[in-house]
Amino acid sequence: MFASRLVKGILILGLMLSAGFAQGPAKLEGWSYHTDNGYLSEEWADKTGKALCDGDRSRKGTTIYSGGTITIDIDLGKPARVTSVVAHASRPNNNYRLRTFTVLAKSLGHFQPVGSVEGFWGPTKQRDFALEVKDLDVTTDQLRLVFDTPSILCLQEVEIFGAPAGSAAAAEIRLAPVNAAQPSAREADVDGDGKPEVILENSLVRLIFWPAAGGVCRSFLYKPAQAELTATADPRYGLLRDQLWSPNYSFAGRPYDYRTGGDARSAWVELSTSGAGGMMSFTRLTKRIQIERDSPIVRVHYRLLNDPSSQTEYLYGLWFHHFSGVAGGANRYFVPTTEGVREFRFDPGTGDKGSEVWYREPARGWTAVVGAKGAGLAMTLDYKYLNCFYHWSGVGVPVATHEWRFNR
Ligand SMILES: [Ca+2]
Ligand SMILES: [Ca+2]
Repeated sequence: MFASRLVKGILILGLMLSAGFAQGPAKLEGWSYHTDNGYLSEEWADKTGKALCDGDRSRKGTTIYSGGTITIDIDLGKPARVTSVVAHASRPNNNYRLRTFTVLAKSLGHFQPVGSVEGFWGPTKQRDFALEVKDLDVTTDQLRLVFDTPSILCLQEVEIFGAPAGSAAAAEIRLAPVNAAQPSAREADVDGDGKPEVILENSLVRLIFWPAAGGVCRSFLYKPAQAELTATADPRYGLLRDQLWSPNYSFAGRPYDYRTGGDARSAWVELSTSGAGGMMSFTRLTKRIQIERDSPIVRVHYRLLNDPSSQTEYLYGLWFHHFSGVAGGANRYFVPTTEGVREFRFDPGTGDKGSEVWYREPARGWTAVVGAKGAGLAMTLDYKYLNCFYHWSGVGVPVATHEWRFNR
């Protein structure tokens, strides 16, 4: 049997989205770091705690770490879009060996590898190395540098390049709402990057999808309250980001095909893509989003297809990922559990650094969020498939995630 599943969900109600970075990459300053690794000896210790970020790349300020794999955690102090990391290392002789230098970034509460380069292993004449992990595009406030070495490592300096992230540098969506009774689905380049977005709009709601970037809905305007119901500092996120928890996979980096349609009472957009690599190449995800005349209800139908040409039976665990809520104030999130309706709050404006919570015993197929001024979003979903709910919030995000997973 080939696994194929038709699932559906309904979004009821619905918005401000900002993303993008106006500034070019530059060397990031003002960060701090720490390590749990020891030093070769007192002589080679990091006496100031700033040896890796004091601007001195000479051997004079060398720190020699010991202990095998060396891990250095970097706190950027505030979110930044990181584009490259350079570690200035040296090998006084060929006994100093380094298999790889890997950069991890904390994203949504977890460290994920974002890039890696080879070090030095066999004999070399070269003694000084600028190990550059480049072409990164990750927004984070914390990095982890992992040096895979059998014993010791000589480091002089670390340089991090990127641009500060934040609403001040955000690209704005300049698109006036259309006050037509007739629902519509249309294309426009709302962020000026030359690639079309798709706009679904009626008299009450307006949703904007980015087919070129994972088919994510990065703007959901609820017109009666002039409320934007999603917000992120990272253009890869928003509402209706498509992921799998089993296997762990995201479609957010994939380009989506799309088509639009409708009639006198409705309008829809259908976005679809295939994954990349292995079984994912045979996996086709399609979501159809439909609105009706004079209704704030948005219906979303998902279809996940294992193409028969894969010749393989496969189990999928769908993962629905959203950043929901109204930016610029407190948001309250509600989840029905077997122990009653639970509430999760996030208010970054009051210094709330965020938290996370799992709800592993959901009792009904709905969940909701409401912002400080009363506008919000309620979502219903197929309870029979529901496995769990999850929220995450943290430094640098304006609203929390609003996630759920389906059983495999
Ligand atoms: Ca230095
Ligand atoms: Ca565009």
